[in-house]
Amino acid sequence: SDPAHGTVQRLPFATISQQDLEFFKQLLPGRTITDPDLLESCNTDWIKSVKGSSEVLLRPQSTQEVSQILRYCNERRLAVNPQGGNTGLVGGSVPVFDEIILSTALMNRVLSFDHVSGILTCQAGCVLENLSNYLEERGFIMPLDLGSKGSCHIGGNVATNAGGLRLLRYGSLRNTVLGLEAVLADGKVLNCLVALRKDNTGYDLKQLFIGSEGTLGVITAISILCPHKPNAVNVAFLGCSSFQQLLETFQCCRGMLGEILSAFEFLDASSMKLLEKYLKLVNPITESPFYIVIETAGSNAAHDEEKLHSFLETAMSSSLVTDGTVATEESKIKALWAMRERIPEALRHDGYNYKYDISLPVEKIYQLVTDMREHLGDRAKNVIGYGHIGDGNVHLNVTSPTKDPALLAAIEPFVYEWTARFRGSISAEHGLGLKKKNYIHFSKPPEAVAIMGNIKSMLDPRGILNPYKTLPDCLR
Ligand code: FAD
Ligand code: 2HG
Ligand code: ZN
Repeated sequence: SDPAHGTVQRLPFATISQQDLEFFKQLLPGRTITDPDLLESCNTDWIKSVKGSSEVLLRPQSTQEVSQILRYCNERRLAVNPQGGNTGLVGGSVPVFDEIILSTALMNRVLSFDHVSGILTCQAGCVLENLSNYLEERGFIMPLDLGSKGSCHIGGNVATNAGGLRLLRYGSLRNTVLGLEAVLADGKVLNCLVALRKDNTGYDLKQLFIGSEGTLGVITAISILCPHKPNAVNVAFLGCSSFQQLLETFQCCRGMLGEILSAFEFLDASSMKLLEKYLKLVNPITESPFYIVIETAGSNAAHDEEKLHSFLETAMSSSLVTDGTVATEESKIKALWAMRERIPEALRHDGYNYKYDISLPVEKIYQLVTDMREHLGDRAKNVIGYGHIGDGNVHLNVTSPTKDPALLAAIEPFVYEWTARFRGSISAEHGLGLKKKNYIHFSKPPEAVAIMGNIKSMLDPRGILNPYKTLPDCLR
């Protein structure tokens, strides 16, 4: 157990026996992994903040195999940790104790793509970037884009209801996922894999699985609505001298760019310092307290460029923006995006990371960072803020040379109380996982949490799916 996040007690699940191993080896020959080196990375999360001690990794290839695994585990009362690309940031993707790791890595087939409707149907273990490449060749794109695209799986994205860099334009997975298939704890296959835009036949059960973080079922396939690939993409990287000016730039930008705006992201000067220090990235403009990444995506290059330039002219002449650079060519676009996307990677080099993923009224989001900086003083190594301005979502990160329980006690519950005061969300897009489950009441009323508990008992009565995660301990 991890003392920094409360003392978690192992629940009375069975432990894996030789007979269990024989069963799995027969079911998944060569895909039942017990090699300690391979298990090491699957037991450790991306920021190396939590570590489980699972001794078995299962790599099914089909829904049928997932079903057989879960039926067996449910009967035997063996706990299971569903895992995608293991890029989750809340300690949900790795076991807490010896839960069996069920990986979707080999469930990576595209099942169909309809060129007319733009509907893609695929297995849950497809890597997001591979799907993006597949679609781009066909004139389409995925409706979501995350910095972790090279590793994260679409099933993991759906299980966490991941937001990312394009949510502003294409909305959340709650609107773009049209159907899904999930295997329930007892092995039953729930096939809601419809590929229809409209379907009001009873309750929309797929929504239960979107954002359920592996606690209600294993998502095995999804169908998702994909937009056309835009003909023209532009990226602007701008500097602002205050957060107030950044907000005004956002307002101006929304007004002037309208339907072609596809992302509006920000980072602060402390984030920039980490990019420079650890990743040797070069700031493309003069030093500023705040930086903005704006992306436009549209169907007419000349029209989009004209709009972008007239916006930039207005922003510069009214001194909202102090400096800026624009890219239309792919390699420069990538380089500008790296200044935003690679911050989590830079942070990893700065020590132990305490991550907070907060939704707030947009005008409040940087005050949280400054208040936290002041509150912690020199107890923290760095306090940085960046994120999805367009979605009202800030990523507050606190670093320290090593894991530091006293520092954690200074951050929490301060950060959650601060958030609740403005009726924000304590998890905008990463989920609750292991680290945040006991703080759910800062964002949800007790009645809602109780219903969540009922749903969990109904779908997973023995509690084998991702135990210790998402739901608070008090429900046990
Ligand atoms: P994992 O990390 O393996 O698992 C995450 C959770 O989903 C776990 O609880 C797991 O049990 C469950 N799960 C995984 N697969 C399944 C399945 N098939 N069925 C049921 N449950 C399952 N997140 C954002 O929202 N927006 C971002 O912009 C963003 N950027 C990121 C950038 C970086 C560099 C990194 C490292 C992470 C980022 N994340 C972001 C967080 C993370 O990438 C997302 O949460 C992602 O959706 C997780 O996908 P995964 O396949 O890695 O899932
Ligand atoms: C992002 O937007 C991710 O870069 C990661 O959601 C946020 O590392 C974080 O705090
Ligand atoms: Zn994010």
